[in-house]
Formats: sequence, structure tokens, C-alpha cells
Amino acid sequence: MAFELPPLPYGFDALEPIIDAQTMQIHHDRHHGTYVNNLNAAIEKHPELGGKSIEELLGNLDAVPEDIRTTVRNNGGGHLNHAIFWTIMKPNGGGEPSGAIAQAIDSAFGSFAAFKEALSAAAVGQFGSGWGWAYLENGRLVVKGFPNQDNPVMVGGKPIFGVDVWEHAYYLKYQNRRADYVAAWWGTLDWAEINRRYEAAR
Ligand code: MN3
Repeated sequence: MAFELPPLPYGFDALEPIIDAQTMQIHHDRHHGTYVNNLNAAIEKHPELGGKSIEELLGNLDAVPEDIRTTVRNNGGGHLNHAIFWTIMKPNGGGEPSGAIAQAIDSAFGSFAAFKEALSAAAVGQFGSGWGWAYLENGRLVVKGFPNQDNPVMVGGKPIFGVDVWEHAYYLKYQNRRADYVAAWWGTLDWAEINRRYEAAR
């Protein structure tokens, strides 16, 4: 069973003006689509891996045959990262978190403002291409920058939500102003979905 590009759960223009429609279309259809195609091409060389989930593959990369390991890391990571990314955003999102994730944020960071500053700094400070992730590490909520298409599952973490800081995610609208993009991105968040992911992860 091949991996599939999940449909975007809203229109390309749904996150305007924070993320422009052209960026969303290229990002989802071409970038994410290419990660899925490359991942499937690699898995085809090792049919014995066909039944594994993307989390299983990335959570134990040492068990992935060496000839496709880097391809699976980069393209499988790209698939998982984006599959999560589309779902944790929504039209008219943002605002303050509530529920269990709000409690976890307060418990680990003291306040939503401090958490927001920490995740934004991790994302903006990630050198080159990568992501800023909020994830569970031994049950505790942490934030960290990850290079390329690496995902917290590769270090035993459980990804809750993250922000793509590859230039393809923001350059058409924000050019080099990554910090402006990250600051605006908070206005897209779907806290109900983030709560659902947190509840499932803990
Ligand atoms: Mn991307």
C-alpha cells in the first residue's frame, strides 16, 4: 500500500492573508506531492517495508535498509511533517489555546506568551531549512528546531504541532522576513486539532 498525498482540508486561499494561495498550492501539490512520490519510489525497492506506517519507519531509521535510509529520512520526514502541518492550521484560526494543551503549556513554560516566544525563537533561529516543533519528550512538552525534514519521532518524541520554516513555505509573500511569517503563522492555528493531537500523544 503506497503512501498518499492527503488532500488539503481547506481551499488554497483559506489561510489568506497569512499564507497566500499560490504558496499553499505549490507547497501542497508540488513539494508535499514530491516527498510522497520519492518516498513511494524508495519503498518499492524494499517491499518488506510496505506495511509500516510513516511513524514506524522514521521512529527506527536504523531498521531501514541503508540504500534508501537517507531518502526515507528526507522524503518520509517531508511527508509526515506536512501531513501534520496542514491539519493544525485552519481558516480564522489562532487566538489563545484552551483545554489540556493550555494546561501543558502553562505547566512547562509558565505562560502562553513564554511558550510562543520559545517556539518562535526555535523556528526563526533554525539555520537554513527546517522546522520548529512542539512535541512530547518523555511526556513533557518541549520546543526545538529541527533541520531539513527531520521530525521529533526520529528522536523518540511525539510531534504535536510545528511550523515549516523552509523558504518555500513563506518566500513568495514574506521574502527573507522569516520572523514576520512565523509571527503571522500563529494566527492560523487550529487549537481544537492541536488539543486532539496532544490528548492522543500523552
Ligand atoms: Mn514545506
